[in-house]
Amino acid sequence: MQLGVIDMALKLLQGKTRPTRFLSRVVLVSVLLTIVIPLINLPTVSANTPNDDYLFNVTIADACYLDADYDYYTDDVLVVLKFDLGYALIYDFYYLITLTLPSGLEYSYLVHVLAWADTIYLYNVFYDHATESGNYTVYVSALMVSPTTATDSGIYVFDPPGGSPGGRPTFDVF
Ligand SMILES: [Ca+2]
Repeated sequence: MQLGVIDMALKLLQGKTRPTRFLSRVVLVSVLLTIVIPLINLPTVSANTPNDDYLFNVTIADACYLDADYDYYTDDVLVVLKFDLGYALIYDFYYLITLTLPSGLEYSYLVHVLAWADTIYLYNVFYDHATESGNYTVYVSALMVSPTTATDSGIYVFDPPGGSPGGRPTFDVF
């Protein structure tokens, strides 16, 4: 399943499919804020689903490094998030995704999502972020605001083989 998810993400990045047309029927995503936060203690994983009709589970399906912007540096990070949402007509939620470099430098992005599906995958690309060697940590904290309130979070650690000098870090979701 994870290989399939990564394969699809790579095809989307390579322009072999039409992600905008496809995904616009499923999710509406906007990156609201780009912030760089110094060291923050990572909270433990928690979940709160007050009603069984409204699931809200976030899973970091996979995270890996790649050259997503074709600048010949393998310095980009792809994080695949899976959201299980239950059976409501529409879901409105936010998530804060944080990539922590081996040095402790953190990049956090707040994303607002409107979803019309029971399960969605969102592909988060951190362009030019993997500039150090060592373990990278991805942490996501999500808050659903409609049709009910719920929270969930997840954490994932991976280790690119090395770092590459890159350009200015940027972020995108599709
Ligand atoms: Ca690159």
